[in-house]
Amino acid sequence: MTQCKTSKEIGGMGHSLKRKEDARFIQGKGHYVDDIKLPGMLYMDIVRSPYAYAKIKSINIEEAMKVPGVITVVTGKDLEKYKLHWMPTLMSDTQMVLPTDTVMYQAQEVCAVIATSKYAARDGREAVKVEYEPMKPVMDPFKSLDPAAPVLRTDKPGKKDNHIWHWQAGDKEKTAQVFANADVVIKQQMHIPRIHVVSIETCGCVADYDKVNHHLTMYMTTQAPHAIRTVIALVAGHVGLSEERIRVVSPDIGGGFGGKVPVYPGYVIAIAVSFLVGKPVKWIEDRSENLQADSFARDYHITAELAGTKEGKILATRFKVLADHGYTDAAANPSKFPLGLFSICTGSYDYNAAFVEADAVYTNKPPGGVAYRCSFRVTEAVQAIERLTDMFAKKIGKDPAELRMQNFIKKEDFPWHSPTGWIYDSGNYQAGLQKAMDVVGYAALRKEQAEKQARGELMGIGISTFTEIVGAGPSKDFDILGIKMFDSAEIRVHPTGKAIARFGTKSQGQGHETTYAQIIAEELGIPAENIQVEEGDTDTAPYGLGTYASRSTPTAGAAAAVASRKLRDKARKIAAYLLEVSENDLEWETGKFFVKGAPEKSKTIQEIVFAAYTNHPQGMEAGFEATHYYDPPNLTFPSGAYICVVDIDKETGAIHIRRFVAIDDCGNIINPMIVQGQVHGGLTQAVAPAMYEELIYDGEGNILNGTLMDYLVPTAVESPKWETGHTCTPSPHHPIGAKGVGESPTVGGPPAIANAIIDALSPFGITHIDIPITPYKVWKALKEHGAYD
Ligand code: MCN
Ligand code: CUM
Repeated sequence: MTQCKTSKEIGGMGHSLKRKEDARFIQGKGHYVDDIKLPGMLYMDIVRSPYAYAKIKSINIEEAMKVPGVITVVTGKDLEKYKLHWMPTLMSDTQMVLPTDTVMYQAQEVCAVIATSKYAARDGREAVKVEYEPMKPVMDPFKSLDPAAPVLRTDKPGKKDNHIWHWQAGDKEKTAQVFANADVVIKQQMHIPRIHVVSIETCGCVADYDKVNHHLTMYMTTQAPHAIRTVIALVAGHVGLSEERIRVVSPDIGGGFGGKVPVYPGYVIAIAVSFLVGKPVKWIEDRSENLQADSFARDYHITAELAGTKEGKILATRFKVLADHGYTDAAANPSKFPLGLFSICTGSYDYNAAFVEADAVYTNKPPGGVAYRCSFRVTEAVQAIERLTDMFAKKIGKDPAELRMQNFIKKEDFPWHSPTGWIYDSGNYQAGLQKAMDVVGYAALRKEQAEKQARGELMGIGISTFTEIVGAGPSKDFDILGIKMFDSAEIRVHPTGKAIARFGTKSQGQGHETTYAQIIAEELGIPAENIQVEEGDTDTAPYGLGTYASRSTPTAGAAAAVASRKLRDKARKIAAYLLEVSENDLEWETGKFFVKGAPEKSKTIQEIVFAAYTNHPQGMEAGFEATHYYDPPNLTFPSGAYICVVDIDKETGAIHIRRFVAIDDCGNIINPMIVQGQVHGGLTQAVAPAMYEELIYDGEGNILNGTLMDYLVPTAVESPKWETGHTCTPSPHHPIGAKGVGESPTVGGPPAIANAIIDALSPFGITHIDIPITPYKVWKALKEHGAYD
């Protein structure tokens, strides 16, 4: 990052401004969905299935209705009368709102109890008696396509198997040829297990239908308010809820991480009940419901292959994915990319043969997919290629850093066309890895490792040099349910030079109120402090697709810059009028226009804005506001070089992360402190899947770790001290040269940790362990490889 162009008072790009939003968060003044209390509000609780796959024989609500405070119980049959028992998913599949006959996974919604207090609703829930006829569930995705497996989606006429879709990219024949002739071929089966975001705030909503005005206000935990409004209109338009009658408000959000992108049945049930009863209805999940039923992440089974030369040149890669989607495809991906952006799996390396194919299947597990800071499946991709790269280096006996340096796409070769069809905008991978090696002291660590290994001690060094792909996206390729994935900014500057700016995105903790203000401050010279940023209210914000896949900076951030520049063009006209010179005679310096050669003749942005309301040129439109819908020409390709150092206790398998150096490249940085915070958080969410987290089901479909007693979330205690740094390769097509960063650490982190652990275990011939790599798995692998003989 070069020097800041603006003063600290202006607070433009590059300043580590303290987060504006934190003033309310640290004082307990955040305003979350569960803080909303409306007159006459009812509470909803949901009866959930104990079985993974069962016919519902009967639902007896008699006892529940006797519970004081219980108003009604809503079943799938009730919703069916209004054709509200099914809804579309974001991937054009269908999902039950409430079942009419069959439940498809454990913890699925069965019916909803509505009461005057949340306690009454919970008591009512306990009193509902449901009779089930359990069936044998399909839990193993590999068996899902067996001819003997029951066809799960009997609701789909003519469906004869559990296959959802097939997708592929790259050149199959060419890749096969390179593999056939290669010196070295690495092949590894990998499972990237199901995990869950576990945001601090669970999901919830208050649906408030006003019967008199036929208007729904939906307060909810969503990362994408506008898209949700459109989906509600599509689901409920036929009962009169057309889009102009719907207002979605997303208040403060206590962590989203992707888990707040999907439309959950609970939201729709609450809307239906409010619509029918005419009162506001609140639904807030509890912790276990959140973990057991909400959108999962990952769950990819990958056959990963790499072909190379004896000298260490990567020639080709091939990936075959089996994606376990649960009972419906409710992933949140761009429509044309059911595999998300997984095909970035060719990595940061220069070769031109790759083939990627994937099949998705139904099982009796909760739906979802994508969530957990993943950039649309890039975490899975990076895990696969970075593990392969390390295995290749080991196989031919080359240092993994040296092998990477040898294979990197060179900085002069950008824009670079990947064999699966992406155009990487820019990068300098050598610089990133070199910096990480210098910071960590790579050579000295390798020496130490050799000495330790000679003494029988286990120490490992793991590298991950990843390429991210964020900022969906160019609208020619990217849409969700047909809605193009642009994003927007609207800036209004008031007469006294202070502004309000609204966006189609929605922060869940990323600090947008601060960073968007900084972008506008940079462009207009209005102090960031004087720029109020608002998101999340569809009645006021311009239409946008929301915050996920680290797209806010690449899309809405760009929109903020372009809208500011529109305002600057207007400012120039006004300044020329005020200074009685031609526009061409003016020069811009942050915060003011001055006359070329006569810098004492100038007008500040505040003077110009005031004139826009009080003394603007004849014929010019009054006011000072601009809107921009930004459609990016390409995605941005942030990158990073991470190095992890671990020590492993041979007797117990206990893993200690001694060092973790993360050098990120997200182009020009808006707020270094916020980026560092994003990297710290993301790295902690990289340790999580690498070493702790996995949702586990038994053969009957029971979740074995459905509470935080058993599902291990790392805390500050398990988090190492992160050592962060940057290289800066600005995006050539982004108006301020920025790339997204929010997910880079989660995407790049897990393989660095896995590679370090495997590196430590490699003297015993261990070449791979699936994440999460637990002490037990380490101990078991060591035992199997004779370490204790
Ligand atoms: N930023 C910057 N300079 C850059 C790039 C980004 O200063 N060159 C700043 C941005 O201005 C923004 C933050 O870093 O304040 C993240 O920006 P960006 O990378 O554009 O990502 P988004 O704002 O779109 O956030 C989404 C991303 C995703 S997809 C997940 S998942 C995730 C993440 O952000 N969820 C989070 N970080 C999270 N952080 C918190 N606290 N809570 C979540 O739920
Ligand atoms: Cu995939 S988690 Mo984020 O994209 O909201």
